[in-house]
Amino acid sequence: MNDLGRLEDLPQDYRDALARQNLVPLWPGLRAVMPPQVPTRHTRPTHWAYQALRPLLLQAGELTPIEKAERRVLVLANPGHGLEKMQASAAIYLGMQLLMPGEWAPSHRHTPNAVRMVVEGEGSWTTVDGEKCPMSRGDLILTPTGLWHEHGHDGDQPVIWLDVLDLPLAYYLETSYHINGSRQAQREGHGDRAYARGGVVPSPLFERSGKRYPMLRYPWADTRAALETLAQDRPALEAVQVTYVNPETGEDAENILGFHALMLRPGQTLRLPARSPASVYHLIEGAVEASIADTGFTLAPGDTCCAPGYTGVTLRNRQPDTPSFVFVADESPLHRKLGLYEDRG
Ligand code: 1HN
Repeated sequence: MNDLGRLEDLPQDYRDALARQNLVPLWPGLRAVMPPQVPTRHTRPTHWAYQALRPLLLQAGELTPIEKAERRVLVLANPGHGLEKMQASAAIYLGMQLLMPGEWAPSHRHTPNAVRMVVEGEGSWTTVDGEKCPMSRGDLILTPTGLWHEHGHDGDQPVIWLDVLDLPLAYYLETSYHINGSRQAQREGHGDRAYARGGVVPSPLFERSGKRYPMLRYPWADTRAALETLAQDRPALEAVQVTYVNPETGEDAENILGFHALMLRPGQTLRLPARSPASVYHLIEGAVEASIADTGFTLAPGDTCCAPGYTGVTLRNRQPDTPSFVFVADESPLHRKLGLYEDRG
């Protein structure tokens, strides 16, 4: 690799003349923006322990009323990007949100896509596009771009969930904004019931819904059962994994980020390939050791960690007799659509 000329090699009066015309020489900065073989990644392997963040989130419940927060969230920020950037990776935002009994997070809609993965508590719900979605541990609820959503809580204990958004990308593209609304009228029909059986979809009078987001809630009980059935049916299958999809088309559930669930068999060690997208691992059930590059994390239920792209990830189920279940979010729909997707094995 040849050395390129440096900025300091150029006479100061020439550099000043360039700057006055808003001009920059490419060669001194070329290697930084396009390094050989492997891109520069600010995303660092990072672990957020639920046990450590939970009391701080509950404290936010005492310090800041919901009216002063709209969404009471502690952001899981990757120090490699700078905490103030509120990014887990280039395209992924993560936050832990708290709703106390009786509270209501008012209706709004925005350009970034979001999903919620419920971590703790019963009795809350999110209304998305008029559909009331109950929230239980492990449920995945979509609030895709442009759809109205609001959260309420009829239970008697705090509810906490993980928010995953493509906010950093929407912000980078200068497309991130929101609109406030009023309480939604609830409509008939529940996507999780209409699409509860794989292989058949509703088609009244031979017409399919054609909706871009026919299913907004993916109950954990169904996803878990799908993983267990898959594991039983294919004892030799190494990666017992499912992807959250649009049941009408089989495409990714949302446009930019991908969502998956993984079952690690008792005692299993699973090596995930080094792929271009960054990824996030959230432990729903069990006990898992995650190895990312030269970093190791021990995940307890409710814990979340992230991995940069182009990096292999090894997950080991620490439980010898019972499976562990992991929710995975990644940037793969985005990379595939842009033609940037790579699997380096
Ligand atoms: C948002 O709308 C929610 O609706 C949660 O619960 C987190 C983070 C950034 C921007 C919008 C929500 C968010 C958010």
